[in-house]
Amino acid sequence: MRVLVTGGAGFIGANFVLRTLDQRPDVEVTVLDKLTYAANPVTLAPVAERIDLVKGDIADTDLVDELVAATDLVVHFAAESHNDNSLADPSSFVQTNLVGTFALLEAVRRHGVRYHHISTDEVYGDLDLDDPARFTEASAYNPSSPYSSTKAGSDLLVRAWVRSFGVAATISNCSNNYGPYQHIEKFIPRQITNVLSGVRPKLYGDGLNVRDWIHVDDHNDAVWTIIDKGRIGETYLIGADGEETNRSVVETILEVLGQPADAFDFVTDRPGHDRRYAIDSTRLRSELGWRPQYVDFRSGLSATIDWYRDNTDWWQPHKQAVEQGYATTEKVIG
Ligand code: NAD
Ligand code: TDX
Repeated sequence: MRVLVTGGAGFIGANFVLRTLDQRPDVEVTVLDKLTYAANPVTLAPVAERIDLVKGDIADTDLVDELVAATDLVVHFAAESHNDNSLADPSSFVQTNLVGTFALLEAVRRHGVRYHHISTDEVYGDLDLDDPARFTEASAYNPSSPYSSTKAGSDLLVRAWVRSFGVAATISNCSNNYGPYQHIEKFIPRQITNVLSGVRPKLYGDGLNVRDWIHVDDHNDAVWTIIDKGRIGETYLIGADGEETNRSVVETILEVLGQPADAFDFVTDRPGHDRRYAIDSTRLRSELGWRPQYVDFRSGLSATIDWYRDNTDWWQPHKQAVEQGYATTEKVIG
């Protein structure tokens, strides 16, 4: 089977490529990636001989047509993925997440190729802290940020291409991922690498926002489960019952790294900051039989901390620039 992985040099896509090569010897992988600031080609260096890595844009219709014509399956991870960046300048989010997805859908439609669309729980907006509800496949779309609204729009394009043109697509909406090779602009790796660099972790607002954490390997196993067994046209929510406040995540990182529990700063809140995400993944579990392997968040987080401690070459060259970027808008408030 030939698989075209878009965004395969980013966090989740690269973990998908590495795990697929490890577990599925029958799969030939081509990666299409623009190699934006979010990609780290070092991640794929050990498997460079075993994949085709094409540097290019998913919105480049000629390139996409040529690559889609030569594959059996497209797994579409490529996106502009950081909420904070989408607030500073939404234009690349509209271009990549909407126009790029449109280009892929037109190509899979022309060539009759199976398509799996990677999306996020953020398309459903947020929940109150004391709301017992969790998101399901029936939840209404209600995105808050330029990032999540462009992801929501891309999901709706996929649904329309299934219904109107018979494209063989599935969609998954996953909660917050953590694990190795995640860009250090994101919450967990930012705080781990802050502590490893002697800098205090930074919590937005009151630190009580809740995210529903899942290990990236569990996400990617769920993606293969949906590709293997999912019903065409369906949406599956992926989550591992990992709700934590941001403050408790920071406290765990500090504890594992031997620092005092209060050695962090509160900084200016993110505008429009979603309060809580929570996923009910009953459909994926009961219909397709998927189960997460990382059920203890603390041990998954500890393994991730070990990975960043052991792989400073991967992130250290980028740390100063990322923190300089945050420093332009962030103010310590407590
Ligand atoms: P990432 O930012 O780490 O990686 C994105 C990759 O896409 C990068 O390698 C980048 O170079 C590439 N890319 C960006 N624009 C491109 C373009 N125009 N053409 C080709 N390649 C391009 O993102 P991630 O965290 O790995 O997220 C991957 C996907 O999973 C995204 O679709 C995101 O919305 C979704 N998702 C992420 C999470 C999470 O917690 N990180 C959770 C749920 C869903
Ligand atoms: O320094 C920080 N301090 C902080 O308190 C950063 C970078 C973030 N935060 C907070 C904001 C969020 O409540 O931590 C939480 C997680 O932040 P991010 O890592 O930016 O993730 P989030 O905005 O929740 O979105 C992520 O999960 C869903 C991914 O970036 C998206 O691509 C995915 O769709």
